[in-house]
Amino acid sequence: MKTLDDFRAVYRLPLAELILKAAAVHQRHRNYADIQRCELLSIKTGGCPEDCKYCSQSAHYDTPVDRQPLLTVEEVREKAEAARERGATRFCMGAAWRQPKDGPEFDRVLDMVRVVRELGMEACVTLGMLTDSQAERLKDAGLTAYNHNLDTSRRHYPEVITTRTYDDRLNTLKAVSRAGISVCSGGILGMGETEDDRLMMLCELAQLDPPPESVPINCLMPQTGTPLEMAPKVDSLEIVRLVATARIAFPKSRVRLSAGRDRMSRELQVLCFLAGADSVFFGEKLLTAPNPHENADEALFRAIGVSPSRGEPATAP
Ligand code: SAM
Ligand code: DTB
Ligand code: SF4
Repeated sequence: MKTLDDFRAVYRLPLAELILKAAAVHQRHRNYADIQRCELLSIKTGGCPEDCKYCSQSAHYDTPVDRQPLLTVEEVREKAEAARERGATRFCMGAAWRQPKDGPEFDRVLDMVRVVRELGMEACVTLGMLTDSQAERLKDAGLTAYNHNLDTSRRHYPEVITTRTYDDRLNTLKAVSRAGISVCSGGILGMGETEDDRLMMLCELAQLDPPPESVPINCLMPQTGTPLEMAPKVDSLEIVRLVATARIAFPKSRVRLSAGRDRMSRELQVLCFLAGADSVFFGEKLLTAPNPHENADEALFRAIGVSPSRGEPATAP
């Protein structure tokens, strides 16, 4: 699948056919019993110079989020250990930066990556734009993946963010790949985009070489004080269709059902797993916004018969 027409043709299949097709791809390339748990931690919160209209951490909007300077390595170690206890296999750290500045703070982030790797988890960070040398240093520290979302289509992008361009975004993804780090890149549904915008975003991701190792599909979590605070909820079956299309386009990637699960029913999430989602953010908090309670997620995974923490079929409940 490379062209927009390819994506439209798949996305518009009758729903049952689309899901069955995605499920067949999933069964061939992935493992239904393996739903990855990732935990998120905001290592530097708020006061971001970018103007992303969805974000509670942008300094351009008056939001209830408190600013917090870069955490210490010890604080991160504690959170990462707790995440590992809960069965997380990937620990993702986010900083509200336009781009990291070389110096003591970047060095501290490198130490955070080392700590997470020492704990035996995959380490992912999302720090904004990167230079080649920063990407190389992250790689040397053992970083597994770098998250940097395209967020939406090229044409819709300026409606959402004006302080950096789509090409800035793509250039960072290229620097990440050049350094030999896996790319984690996806987007957000529910920011006033059209069906074609969503498909164009997947189509852009499909042009990357190599394709992203993981594709997060976020649903907008409307944040008080941001321009998108009143945006309507995304239609459930449109989420399922996009997840299925992503699975078919990226047979070997993790498709991560990301932000917005707190407003999804169990049944909708199960449909997304059936359609090829094989990763979630676990734990009660994303970066600043809430996520389903871990007990509810445990119960959901038990009910569907997978033990995501170990990537094996669950023993009898
Ligand atoms: N500052 C870095 C950057 O933007 O690349 C990293 C942190 S940023 C919060 C990471 C991603 O979270 C964004 O690209 C966006 O896709 C997602 N995100 C942020 N706020 C969101 C919201 N309110 N709802 C859904 N997804 C959101
Ligand atoms: C991604 O695609 N989603 C995560 C992660 N990558 C960094 C972030 C979701 C953020 C949700 C809003 C918040 O917590 O502030
Ligand atoms: Fe800053 Fe990232 Fe939020 Fe944009 S999404 S305002 S870059 S923290």
